[in-house]
Amino acid sequence: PDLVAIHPYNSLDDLYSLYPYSPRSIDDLCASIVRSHRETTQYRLEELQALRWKLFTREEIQAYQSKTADEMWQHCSIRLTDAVQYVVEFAKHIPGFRLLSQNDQITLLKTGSMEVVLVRMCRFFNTENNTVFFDGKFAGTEVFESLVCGDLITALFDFARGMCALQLTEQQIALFSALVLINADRPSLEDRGRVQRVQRSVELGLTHILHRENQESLMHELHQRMAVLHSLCRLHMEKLRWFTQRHPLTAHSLFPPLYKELFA
Ligand code: MHQ
Repeated sequence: PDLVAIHPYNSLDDLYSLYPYSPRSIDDLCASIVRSHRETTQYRLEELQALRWKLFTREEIQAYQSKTADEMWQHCSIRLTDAVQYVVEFAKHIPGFRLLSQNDQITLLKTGSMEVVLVRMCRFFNTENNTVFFDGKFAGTEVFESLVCGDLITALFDFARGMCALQLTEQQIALFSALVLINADRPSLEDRGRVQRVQRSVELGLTHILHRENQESLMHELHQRMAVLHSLCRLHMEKLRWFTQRHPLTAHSLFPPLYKELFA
């Protein structure tokens, strides 16, 4: 597809002309982010809704539980990497992202892509029975037993449940995801000022849609979740390090290259 045609912002000047921004351009900014989100979420909400009572059978659950830690870690790392790849696509279409230096783009993706995957997890979560969409069906925490990191799994499920409770719209999820990614406070950015300006434009966008829907109070809520996301990703890294020490072979030969690059 022709990126320039999809993308209304071709230069930083275009983007910065948002200051002082006209409602029209802030709407365009939001529309671009929402479109990018929609095109990279793998499943539409209606599709997930239709699948929400497809649960694993007892036999299928037992099959997951009798996998070795190696096998299950490898399996999940592949699923997670797949999800990360969609987030990378999402990022590329956030107005301003592609105008950052390659190094800064990579820094933001390294620190933020997993966080966005976890934000997205709430779309794939059924609060009625505490299950998450995984491998084509909905899975409870017991499905992940053989990973032997119950505390991480519980924390991820708790976070998803909490995000669901906010009842965000797709638009709000899209703008929040962009804000999680475009974070000028990430360590070792080359051009923090530039990231900051893109961040401000996304912040404006989010504020704008929250204001329009009379939900400004959500902003505070969302800022708190960003801190939780941070600690969840730290926990994921810790578990990964622990796993890598015990199973160096799996970690080195069986994890997807992108997973290793991002997290190892
Ligand atoms: C995404 C789609 C998606 C894909 C994969 C520590 C470790 C190795 C694994 C889903 C954690 C286990 C993940 C696969 C488990 C909690 C992981 C494994 C939204 C998120 C979602 C649904 C992931 C959610 C978390 C899952 C189930 O767009």
